Amino acid sequence: MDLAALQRTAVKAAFQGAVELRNHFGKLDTVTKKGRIDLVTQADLASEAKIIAVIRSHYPDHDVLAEESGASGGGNSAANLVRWVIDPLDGTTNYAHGLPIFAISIAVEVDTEALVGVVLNPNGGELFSAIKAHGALLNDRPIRVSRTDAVSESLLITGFPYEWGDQRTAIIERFSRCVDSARGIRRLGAAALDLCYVAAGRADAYWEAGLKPWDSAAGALIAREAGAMVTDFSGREYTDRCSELLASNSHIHTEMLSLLQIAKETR
Ligand code: LIP
Repeated sequence: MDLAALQRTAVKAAFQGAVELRNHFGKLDTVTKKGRIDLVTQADLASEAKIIAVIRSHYPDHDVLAEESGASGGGNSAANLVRWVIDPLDGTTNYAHGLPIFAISIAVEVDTEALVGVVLNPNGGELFSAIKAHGALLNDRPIRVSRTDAVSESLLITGFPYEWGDQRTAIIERFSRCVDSARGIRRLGAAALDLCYVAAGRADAYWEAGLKPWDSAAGALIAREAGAMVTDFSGREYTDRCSELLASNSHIHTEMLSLLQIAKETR
């Protein structure tokens, strides 16, 4: 499998999607609700269409899982199944409100394991990328996680799901414990960028429950390739099928797990 060729196509697709995001930014005339606060805009749809068109032109038989159009098979054989996992606009709420914190996230999974990840921030053009076992890059320069070794000296990032369901008590309890323990907490609203900021050492850990595969698949690989530990809240290895994600610089991971562990009776 030529992973470098897959990455080149992912980068080309991301830049094509970014053209749509820049063209529509601040000019939306319709914002549609997928849920109570879960939005979709014509920018999401236009970006996704461009991204998928680039992928299909190079790899017509690969599978695709995209946030807005769902799963579409390319018919490739069960063996060596290749799937592109796409968030055409991560940070849709920010985007719809004119807050320039959003990104395009594209991962390529082979037999369910992410081997290529690309996250492009169209504002300023920061391109985060990784190929499994080849490290993580920001605009072609290697990046590594931070060396902070205490939560009390850490800048943390978190996010909240669109639907809290029966998780409200646990989400608030985790946030409360971390705000009492950390140097600072940010809620930026784009999981792919949150993961890349841990990878680049700009934040020391990021946690969130309720993410979808397209939010995290690329960013989790980029973070791991930069030296991050990425697990669920129990310390089990994270995959994009997990409902909980903790990514840290590894030095504070154990301390973070103790802050995020909620006894079942208090959930
Ligand atoms: C968003 C994530 C964010 C999370 C939001 C939402 P979207 O993805 O990037 O971290 O807190 O609830 O899931 O919907 O903008 O692609």
